[in-house]
Amino acid sequence: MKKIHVIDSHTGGEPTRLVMSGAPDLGAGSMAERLAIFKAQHDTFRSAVVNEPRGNDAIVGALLCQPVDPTCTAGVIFFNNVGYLGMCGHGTIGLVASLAYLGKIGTGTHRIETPPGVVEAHLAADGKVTIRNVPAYRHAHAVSVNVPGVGVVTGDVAWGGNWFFCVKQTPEQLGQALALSNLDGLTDLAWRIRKALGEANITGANGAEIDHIELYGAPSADSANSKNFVLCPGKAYDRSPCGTGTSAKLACLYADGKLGEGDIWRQESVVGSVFEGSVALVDGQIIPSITGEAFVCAESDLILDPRDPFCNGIRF
Ligand code: PYC
Repeated sequence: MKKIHVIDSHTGGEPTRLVMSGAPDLGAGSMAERLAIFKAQHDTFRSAVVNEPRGNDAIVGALLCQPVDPTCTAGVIFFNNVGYLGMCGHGTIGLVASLAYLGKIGTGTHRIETPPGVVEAHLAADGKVTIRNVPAYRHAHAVSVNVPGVGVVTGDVAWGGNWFFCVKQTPEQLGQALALSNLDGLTDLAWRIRKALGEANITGANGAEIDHIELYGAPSADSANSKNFVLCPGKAYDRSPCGTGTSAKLACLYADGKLGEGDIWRQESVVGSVFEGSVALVDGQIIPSITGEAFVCAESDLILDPRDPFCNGIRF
């Protein structure tokens, strides 16, 4: 029997499962190097932690690692039901809330190593966490793709720590209500767009797959600027407004001259949670900051029994 100690939290409704112990040894390299070892040699561990029967499609796993740089508080590798993420905004907020819950960190600014680079997370006295993300940018502007059963869809290809297609038309203009009661319709629309992008060979930089689709419409909350629906790589929708997705959106708004440095953008999710975002320009790069809050909801041991036919999770 193997035990994996985890802390579960949610950030604006989106779950994060932080692995504290019981993980395979990934060596002492950078987070990108450890991620490569994780992918190549321990993918069953990923599936065991986040997939059914212990997890579900929405859970993002966060493997806590010893950082390489001693000025960093922690290193982390994020994973999901089908693979691995670059950065994860809601997951970083969940990581910080979980470490605070354990009494391992206090308020203030913490540097965290992730595969695409170091991010900073500020834990405020009220429990809110602000992440200063990796640089975000718009890679391609107003790209059109013919989506079977939908028509021509236009959007921006943008990086916010993962690759996003930020759709220009509202879901309503594409025949779907942007509402929690219409998750099936939104998921079908976003999945068709993702498949059409792949078939048309529309990618991020260096041929990277665009594996997150982001739809936007009018907010329900008066205080928000926009409401989104984000479809993640494994076809689960993000319950939070998506930290990396909001970062990608901010980069597009900045590029369009619709958001200035320091202006606040309030992004609502399809479940009604809100992240606050802004950008700063540093050495010509757009650095997004995202503020949100996470709550710890469980601390437990996962048990891996080698006799269990689904010990490594139900794998896709
Ligand atoms: O918050 O960056 C995020 C995220 C990515 C996938 C799910 N959440």
